[in-house]
Amino acid sequence: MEQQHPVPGRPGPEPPSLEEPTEPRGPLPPKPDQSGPATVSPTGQPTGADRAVMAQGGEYLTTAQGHRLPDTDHSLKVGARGPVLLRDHHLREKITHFDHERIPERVVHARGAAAHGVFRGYGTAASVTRAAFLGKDVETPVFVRFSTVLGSRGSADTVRDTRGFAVKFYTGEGVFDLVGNNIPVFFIQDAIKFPDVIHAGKPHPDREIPQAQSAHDTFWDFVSLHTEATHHTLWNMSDRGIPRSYRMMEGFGVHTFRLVNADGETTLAKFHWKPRLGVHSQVWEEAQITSGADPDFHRRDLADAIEAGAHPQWELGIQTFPDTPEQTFEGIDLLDPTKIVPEELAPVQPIGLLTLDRNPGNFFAETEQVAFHPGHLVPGIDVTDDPLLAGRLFSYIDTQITRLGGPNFAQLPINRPHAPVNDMLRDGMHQTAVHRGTAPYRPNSLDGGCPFTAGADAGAYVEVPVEVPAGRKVREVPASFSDHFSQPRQFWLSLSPVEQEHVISAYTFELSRCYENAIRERVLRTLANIDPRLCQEVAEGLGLPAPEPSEPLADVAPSPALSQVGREWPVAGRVVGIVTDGGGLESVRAARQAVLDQGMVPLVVAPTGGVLGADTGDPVTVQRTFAAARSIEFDALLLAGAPAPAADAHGARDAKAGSGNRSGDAGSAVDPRVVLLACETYRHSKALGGWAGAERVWQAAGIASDAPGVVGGGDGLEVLPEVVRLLTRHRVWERFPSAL
Ligand code: HDE
Repeated sequence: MEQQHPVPGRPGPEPPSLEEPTEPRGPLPPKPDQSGPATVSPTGQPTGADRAVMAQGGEYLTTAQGHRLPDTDHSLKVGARGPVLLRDHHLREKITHFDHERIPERVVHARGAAAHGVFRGYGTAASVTRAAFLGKDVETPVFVRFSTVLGSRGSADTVRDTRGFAVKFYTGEGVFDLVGNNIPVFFIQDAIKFPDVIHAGKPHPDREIPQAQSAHDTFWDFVSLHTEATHHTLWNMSDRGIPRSYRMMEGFGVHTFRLVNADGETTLAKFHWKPRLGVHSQVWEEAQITSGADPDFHRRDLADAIEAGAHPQWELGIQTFPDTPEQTFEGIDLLDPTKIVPEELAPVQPIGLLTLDRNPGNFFAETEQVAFHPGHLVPGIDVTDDPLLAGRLFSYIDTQITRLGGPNFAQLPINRPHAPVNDMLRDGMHQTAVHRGTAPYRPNSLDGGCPFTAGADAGAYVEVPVEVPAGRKVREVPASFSDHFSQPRQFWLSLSPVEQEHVISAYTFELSRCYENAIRERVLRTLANIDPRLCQEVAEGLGLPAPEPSEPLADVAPSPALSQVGREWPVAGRVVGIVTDGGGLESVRAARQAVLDQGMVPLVVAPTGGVLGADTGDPVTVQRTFAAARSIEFDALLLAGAPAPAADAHGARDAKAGSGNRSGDAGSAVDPRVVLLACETYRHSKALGGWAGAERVWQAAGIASDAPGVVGGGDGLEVLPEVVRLLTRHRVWERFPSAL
């Protein structure tokens, strides 16, 4: 509908009948990172560019050239039913701009979500690096983008995949990008193979399926022929491939970096991000349901948590190793990105704290246009000769030129350093700076010789002069790079029995989706070299014989730090569903408050929306209806009674019959949607609490009331402490593997 603002001196249109504002509003206050390009034109006049950046903030709708518009809903025509005129500039400008709104999505990591935050250094890394932002209590603004790797921009969040964990630190010494993943190893040891692994993982080129999946022939064809991918693939098949939340993922720099201290001494180091909430995952069935029920699950979870003030936090830590000519540690080649160094051998030392506290204001301008690069380094952090890292140092700037349309992407607000920029890079597509001066070259006399170069003492980034081993030009890898199975075996042996079951199920699922038997058989041969039981059980699931190992099994000690099971974590930010039909509201109120008191998020689930107990003076707002609630959203479920099927609800008659049959008593039927909630919560090994007849729900769902993690009691306050205790361990592990 037409919406015009009254122009002084001209009668305004009829007031709109819907709820659009009828008066011009003042512009919203700009966010610090949305200040837009320079607002003074070469003629010295204000350009109004800030206004343009603020879009809806201005009073009147204009064209891109600043002409006020009387109408934006009707093309210029010859009479109301006549032809549209080509001379309608606004029509052409509006549609032309729209036609070009999309930029190419990232060739990998296309699907992502991001947040702003702050990093505070602990000062504990001073002996190994001179990086100023790691100094004690130094605060640095950051922008963090999490992503999946294989899927397109519109794919689901909870697919089985590696997750990107890219952090841009806007330090006083320039931008530092730590462009990592949630898995500490990579598929390949040399960047030259990156197009191969990605072509294999992406959808098949003929039918463009499957989307955002590794469960297909080309992926398994590649990783079974290319056994250095075995370690990363095993991590993907473990629970690490399906995180519960971005807030509950570890991050890894993957490569070994070289740190340099104030005296020029060097130390090799690996970066780790440790989430305050612990490392947790979904179970596979849950992840699959989530992909349909809420494809934006991780994106929503991150934004909701930040908006609610539950700011996600990670500690940055480093493992350090002496910078010896061999660049190995305890026999592990530090230049091989398919290897980890177990934390038991080199503990992760905390060096700072990351807090995400602000959601982006514009997805395109920030999350989509942010451009990371592992070569954005600050004094005190240098790279090693890891051949994978070398290729990355080339790739990231190159890809931005296509993706962001030219070489000036560093001028985009989200990419601008907070340190002063004084470069001699000029012109090019999308240049927004209006450079002064006549001599963008060095040496010059015309601009007084300015600008000058700095020495290390004035904060310059000086590459550390390390010895490089001399040798012949070859296309080879060191012998140590050919050990492809000892660390996968170590990872397997470090997992708890439940986690091992999940790995077996994941391989069985993925390989069942392949068409080629030869590929399955080849994967089984790689599994035989990891562990005979793993191989045997996957082979059984596929109905194939289990092959013998082709090389002796590695004699490796487990690394307990690799398992996600066995520790306790804070429950803050966890989501608890409270199911009620509106009866016993007192207990719902009390349970809700008790959940809040634990720093968790209660979501009240009821037959219909609105409020419960409107007449009580203390109404309870319903956040989810039975029709919209799905168990995937809740970390634990509380049942305040056993809601009966509504007589007029869709499917209620079937439900009555179904649950009545189970309980053998049609009079005690439970709403089928609540039965489904309970069933899934149970199957996914989450805590279940209940009171006021909730045992009828267990009964209808076929759940024994004395099963592990099923907590009954007189009211919510009685059951909640045990539910919270279970939540600190994330899942009721004892319920596996029988539940799945
Ligand atoms: Fe990337 N990677 N990558 N990668 N990568 C990109 O850069 C590349 C690798 C990672 O949220 C691209 O801007 C090569 C390892 C993240 O914007 C591209 C190789 C690790 C992100 C690229 C690797 C990563 C990217 C695509 C092998 C973990 C998303 C869009 C040599 C340490 C960043 C872009 C964001 C994105 C190339 C391997 C992490 C094409 C050639 C190893 C988190 O430049």
